[in-house]
Amino acid sequence: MKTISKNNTIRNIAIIAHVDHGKTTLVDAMFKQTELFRPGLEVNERLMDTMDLEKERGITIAAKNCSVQWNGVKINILDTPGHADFGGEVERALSMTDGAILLVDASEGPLPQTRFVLKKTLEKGLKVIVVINKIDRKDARPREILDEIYDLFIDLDADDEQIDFPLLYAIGRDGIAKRTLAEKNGNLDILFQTILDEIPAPQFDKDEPFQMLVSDLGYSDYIGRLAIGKVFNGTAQFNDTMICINDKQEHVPLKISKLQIYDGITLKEAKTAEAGDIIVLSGIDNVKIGDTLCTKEFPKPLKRISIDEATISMEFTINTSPFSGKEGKFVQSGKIYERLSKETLKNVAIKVEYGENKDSFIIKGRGEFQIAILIETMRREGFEFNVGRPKVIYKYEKGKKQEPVETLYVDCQENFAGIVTEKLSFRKGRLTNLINNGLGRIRAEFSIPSRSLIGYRDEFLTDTKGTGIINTLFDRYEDYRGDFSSRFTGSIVSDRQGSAVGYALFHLEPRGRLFISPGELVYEGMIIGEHNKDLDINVNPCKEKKLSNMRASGKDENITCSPVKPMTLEEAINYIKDDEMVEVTPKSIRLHKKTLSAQKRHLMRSAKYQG
Ligand SMILES: Nc1nc2c(ncn2[C@@H]2O[C@H](COP(=O)(O)OP(=O)(O)OP(=O)(O)O)[C@@H](O)[C@H]2O)c(=O)[nH]1
Ligand SMILES: [Mg+2]
Repeated sequence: MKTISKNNTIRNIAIIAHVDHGKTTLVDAMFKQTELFRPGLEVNERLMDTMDLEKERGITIAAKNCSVQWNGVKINILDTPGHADFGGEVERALSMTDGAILLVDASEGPLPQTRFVLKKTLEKGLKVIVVINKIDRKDARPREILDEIYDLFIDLDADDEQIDFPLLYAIGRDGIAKRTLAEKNGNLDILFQTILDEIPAPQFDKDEPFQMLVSDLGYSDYIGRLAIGKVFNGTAQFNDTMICINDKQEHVPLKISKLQIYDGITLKEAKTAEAGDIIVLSGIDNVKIGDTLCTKEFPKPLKRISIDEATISMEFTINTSPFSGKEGKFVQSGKIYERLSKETLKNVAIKVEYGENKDSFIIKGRGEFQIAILIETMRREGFEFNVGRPKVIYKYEKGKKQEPVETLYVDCQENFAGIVTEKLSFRKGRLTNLINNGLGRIRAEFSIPSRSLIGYRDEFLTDTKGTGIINTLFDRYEDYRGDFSSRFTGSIVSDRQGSAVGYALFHLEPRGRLFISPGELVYEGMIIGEHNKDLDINVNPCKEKKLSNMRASGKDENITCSPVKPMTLEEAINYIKDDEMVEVTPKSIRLHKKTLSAQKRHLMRSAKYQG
């Protein structure tokens, strides 16, 4: 028999929204206004964005937990990322919570990721508090936005109770929340009170023994692997009778060495785990996200976390350039595989498989940005490797090729609509909706294959002179829409190893756009520029000017090479073609042909034409 009880001293909530709608900033403000905060204590901006890459880019990449105390209740808060590529993080976070705060920017309104995260929350049957945020913006239009939010709830088939959501208006940055726009209010009390009143306290069955779902994994240099999750039932007595039920339904015995709970942004050691709380256990090595930790006597698995499938894959190989091992610490395939496998433990949306040989691995994920972040993290850790062009993952149904298709939302000035539509239809996009509000900007929706979007973002920004906004949302798999050519230019490829010379580069400039400057080291097969024509050319960038004793025309050639803007990692992986790779090291990003030898490439091409 079930005896449902509630733990009224705890609330678990996730903060969800589209990218940049102010989640992490709101968490800062919540910290400053709770019992844990000591006046005079400095709170950094976006406190929860602790990773270096998060700080540099001003975005949240991984979901993170923290807790605040308000009126004697502990509120566990999960700050989630708003970027679509990190959607897997949101799904994990929701598995620990009993409700969510949906932030919507008062000017931008609900955007694609708002839809994605709300859909996930409603599907789980979680309670949602809607907060229209940034009402201080000059272009705020909270009333219209509210209508758009209602439309979104209806569109997502929310039930009556869900549509009757509690609504607040906020200026997260100033720590202000209120029930009506007119209200004069100076703090977040109303938000805390609404959380306590509206988000159900975690429920548990009094008669069930300890059960915890592993929703996240962490790592500490001192105590090793950490398993993070919500206690669904029971309070734990940590002894060696605990087990972990894995994806194969095996019962693996464990010994827990430490139990911690969230206390602000830090962890605090605790003696017992209360039902409903989010806890962190250590001393467990072989545990995966989705596993259940429970007692040996009552082994009952909880429902595993289901995650949307990966749509993009990328090949990682060992660094094959002659400069391999010069700039990084880890270059061996074993080390690279070990690191990639470690990532899959923490990040459920990422998968790793062996590629065509033991030095090649296929990484599957939600989007190329997600994989680019992994590459950037690894190069900072000292890894060196090659990565190939991102590819979409095809499926076959009854022998027919199926491809992932996305909804693309475009917002741009009216006068750029022509070029944008033309380029997208060339890339097999179909216009499905167009709104022209007569104010000079249009909003358009396209249904477009995911592969068409790889590398498109930069082109779009150029076409709209940096003023356009695009957002995408995975839609479904559909019949393959046919081929199109992605790049109409070839590569300028170095035919030898050496140091690039200004004289040679200067004379190559008319052939296309160069990526390197005088003095840079090059090797055979390295791509040093983009050729104007649709074919590759092999050149000698190390060629010196022939010295002669005679001055031919009385004056020397005055050589000034055009400045070169180095490619960022994302630009590089979006730029390369299928037979090209990006060499990534802690210090450099170089492009090269997959086959470095010009002669071998020539033979391969001849063989292709002959047969
Ligand atoms: N005008 C205004 N700007 C705000 C407010 N709250 C946050 N911002 C700004 O919005 C930007 C994004 O804030 P974040 O808190 O990083 O947004 P986020 O939702 O956590 O972003 P992701 O985690 O990357 O999805 C920052 O530049 C903030 O300063 C607000 O209340 N008003
Ligand atoms: Mg954030």
